[in-house]
Amino acid sequence: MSKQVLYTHGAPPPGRPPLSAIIEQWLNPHQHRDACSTGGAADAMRPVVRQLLDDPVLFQDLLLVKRRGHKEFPWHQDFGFWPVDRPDGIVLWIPLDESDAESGALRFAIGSHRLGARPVVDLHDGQPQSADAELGFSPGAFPIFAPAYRAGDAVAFSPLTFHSSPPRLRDGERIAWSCVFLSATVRWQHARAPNHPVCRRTVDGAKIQERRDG
Ligand SMILES: O=C(O)CCC(=O)C(=O)O
Repeated sequence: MSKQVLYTHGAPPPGRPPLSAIIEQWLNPHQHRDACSTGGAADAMRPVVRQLLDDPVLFQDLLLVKRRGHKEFPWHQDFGFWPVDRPDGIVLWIPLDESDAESGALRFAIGSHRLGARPVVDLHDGQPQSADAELGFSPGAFPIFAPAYRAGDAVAFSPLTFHSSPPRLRDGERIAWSCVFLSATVRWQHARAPNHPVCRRTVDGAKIQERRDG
């Protein structure tokens, strides 16, 4: 399980709780070789993604478990957390359980991708990770899309779309699987998020490639 929010350029500020204060997250289960691998699920989504993106490359996937007591997962764009040069891709979010506002379903600020890349957020407080940065986003300025999902529904969105999930008000848990496909023309750009684990095993400036070595 991931221990902490990704602080893209430095150590967590003092006193930050673990990531499990807002969600339980597992990074890249598609890279497992055993029965719990999500690699087959990612492959099954590829034809769908090809309708939206030429030549998709699987960049990463996440299992996301939200329980009662987890705080709001604040509004953010995903692109700022990634060490890549362009936001050319598609994020899929797929709840494995029925999910609505009371159970912590993902919601979106429609049209917010048009803001372009905004500063990366500290997921514990929704503020920019860099103290002198201005987020330049307010959810009140956009129509909000907050669907009630059936188990297995999929929603696709831009890496620049601001999204969040409210606290879970019900007992039990909401499990979701999320995967990110990027265009094969995207390149690693480590300086954008040097603390992302993928920087330790990729060549800065090279075209992104998939990796399935467990
Ligand atoms: O699944 C959730 O509640 C939030 C996940 C999310 O926004 C993300 O992984 O970027």
